[in-house]
Amino acid sequence: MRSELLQMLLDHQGNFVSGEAISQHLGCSRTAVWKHIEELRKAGYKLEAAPRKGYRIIHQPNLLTENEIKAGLKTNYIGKHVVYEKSVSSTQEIAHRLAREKVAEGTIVVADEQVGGKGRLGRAWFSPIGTGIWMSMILKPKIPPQRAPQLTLLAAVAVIRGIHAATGLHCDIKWPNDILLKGKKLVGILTEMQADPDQIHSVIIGIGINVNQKNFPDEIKEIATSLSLEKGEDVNRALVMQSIMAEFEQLYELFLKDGFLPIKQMWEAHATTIGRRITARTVSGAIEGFAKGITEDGVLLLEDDFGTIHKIYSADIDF
Ligand code: BT5
Repeated sequence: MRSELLQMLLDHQGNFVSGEAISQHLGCSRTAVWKHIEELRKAGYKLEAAPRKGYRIIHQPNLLTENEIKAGLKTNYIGKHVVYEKSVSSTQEIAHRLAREKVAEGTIVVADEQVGGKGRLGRAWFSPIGTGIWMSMILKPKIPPQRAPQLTLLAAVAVIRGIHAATGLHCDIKWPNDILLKGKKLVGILTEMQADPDQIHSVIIGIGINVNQKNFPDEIKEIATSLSLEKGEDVNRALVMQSIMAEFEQLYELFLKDGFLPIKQMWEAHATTIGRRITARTVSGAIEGFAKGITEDGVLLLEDDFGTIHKIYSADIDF
């Protein structure tokens, strides 16, 4: 109910909404409305209450709790169930547990801080409190397990489009899972799954987005950036998240209906990796060559100087 109240106040963009209108809309008493208003105040909202006029929002804190995410969310199932935690080790771990407990498809786990945020191959993902979007999405696609990596690419397209819709900023994709803003890493995506050899139980897509950081630790300060560093002002995290979820749901529906091809084309339009000379550092060594494109499965095709085409399933890319 609190997210509906919030949505109503936000929809009025700083104008007053009468207590009567709110109580009718929510189907609760005026006293209950007042209690919800007090709860919003405790959460950091500045609300003005005026006799005969009602209530209006003066200041919205940059929160990512269930209320903020649901108020204004335009999806059918992605993000309809939100599990918010203030501080966790990794949202991936919680999502894995929930997936085993058979929660609904589209459930999102989001945290204000991760103290054990994970990248690929056991690397750490820096996730300081209150600054970024650290989220994991639970999907249950009826596709063979070998197609799961396509969802990483789909997520990258959804994030790029969502960020553009919410902020106007244009980002690029670096195969397979990085999103760059002016050449620096803005977003990391980690796809994991629970599956038998021939059947997926769930795919967990972890997305980490630097939103309002003003600085980074020494190890990554040369390679990382945030939305606010680029915009020169703080960015509302809930709006970015809602926008990404809406894009994701549309693309995911398209993917389930028409397959990977339309997603692949969108991905290619945003990819900086393709058509360039790159070095792919894989677990079995580095290969230099020309990035020709990706296959239907999202595998990178790299042509070395002898004309041999290598299929790269997982690697770090240097330009
Ligand atoms: C990734 O791994 O880029 C995937 C990151 C996924 C993070 C999300 S957050 C929500 C969910 N819960 C989790 O625990 N994880 C997911 P990889 O390609 O391996 O990149 C890791 C490397 O990126 C590190 O070794 C650093 O060099 C760099 N890095 C770490 N934190 C960063 C940050 N906040 N911004 C930019 N670069 C970062």
